[in-house]
This record gives sequence, C-alpha cells and structure tokens, in this order.
Amino acid sequence: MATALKNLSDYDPSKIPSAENWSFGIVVAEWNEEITSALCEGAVSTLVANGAKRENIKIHAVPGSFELPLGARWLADHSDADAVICLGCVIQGETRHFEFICNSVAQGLIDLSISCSKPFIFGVLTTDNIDQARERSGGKHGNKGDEAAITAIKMLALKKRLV
Ligand code: DLZ
Repeated sequence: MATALKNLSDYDPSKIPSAENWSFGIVVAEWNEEITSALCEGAVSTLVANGAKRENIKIHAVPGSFELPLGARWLADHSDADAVICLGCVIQGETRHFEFICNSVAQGLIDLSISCSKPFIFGVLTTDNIDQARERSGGKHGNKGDEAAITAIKMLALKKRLV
C-alpha cells in the first residue's frame, strides 16, 4: 500500500511552509461521524501547529461525503478561504453506493480545483471497514486529516511560487 511507504503524517515540520497568512475552509461529512470528527481535529490541529490562525479556519458540515463538492463550492464562493479541505469516510458495503460516492467526490473535487484554481483537498477515507478507518484517523496509519492539512499548505506554497 502506498501509504505504508510514504505517509504524510510522518512529515518533517521544519520543511512545511508557514500557514499564518492563509485562510482555510474545512467541509466535513456527518456520515461516520466518529471518524470524520477525528479527521477534522487532526486537520485543525495540524493547520494551527503550522501557523494558521484558528479564526482563519472555517468549518462547515454536510450530511454525507456525496455532498462534499457542493458544500466546498459554496464555502469557496462565500468565504475568503484560500484552500478547502474536504473530509469524509466512505465504508465499503454490500451496495454500489461506495463506488458512486467515492468516484463522484473525487471527480467533483478535482473539477473544482481546476475550475477555481484553488486547492480542494480530498481528505476522504475509502475503506473496507470501520477498523481500517480508525487506523487512518488517529491510529497506526496516522491521521488523514493531518495529511490533508499538510497537502493544503504545500499546494498554497506552490501556488505562491508559481502563480
Ligand atoms: C448513503 C451513504 C452510504 C450508504 N454510505 C456512506 C458512507 O459510508 N459515507 C458517507 O460519507 N456517506 C454515505 N452515504 C451518504 C451519501 O454520502 C449522501 O449523503 C446520500 O446519498 C444523500 O445524497
């Protein structure tokens, strides 16, 4: 598995640019709330640990992961967020909901990133079961919320260099 070799939760803090001048939006899905609230805590604490001001982080909830792209679009359109971090947890079940939701969210967020020229970060766990989700929301595989926050900061730093 890729994250076994390169887990962004193991980042070197001295190599992460300061986030103090940026504003962030976080959109978090209510489905699998135990997991998504842990992702959100990870994202907020990582942003703050890297210089973001707590008042510059706006958090909004959507019902499920499927609603993340539209919630993110509204947040981007009606706030000063430089980047939007989208957090959810989709657990594989017996139905094809899993593929529909995961594919839609991934496509929706990349479309937003390109059309808005702004990072919309895919912080959605897509796991076979709840234990795998727990391992990736503060367990032995780190916290995908931390990784999403670091990715947002790195992309904003890249944008500052290039755009
Ligand atoms: C319907 C549904 C199912 C079956 N599973 C999940 C899930 O594991 N994770 C998640 O975030 N949301 C799930 N949902 C809800 C959908 O994302 C969406 O909220 C509904 O289909 C309504 O559009």
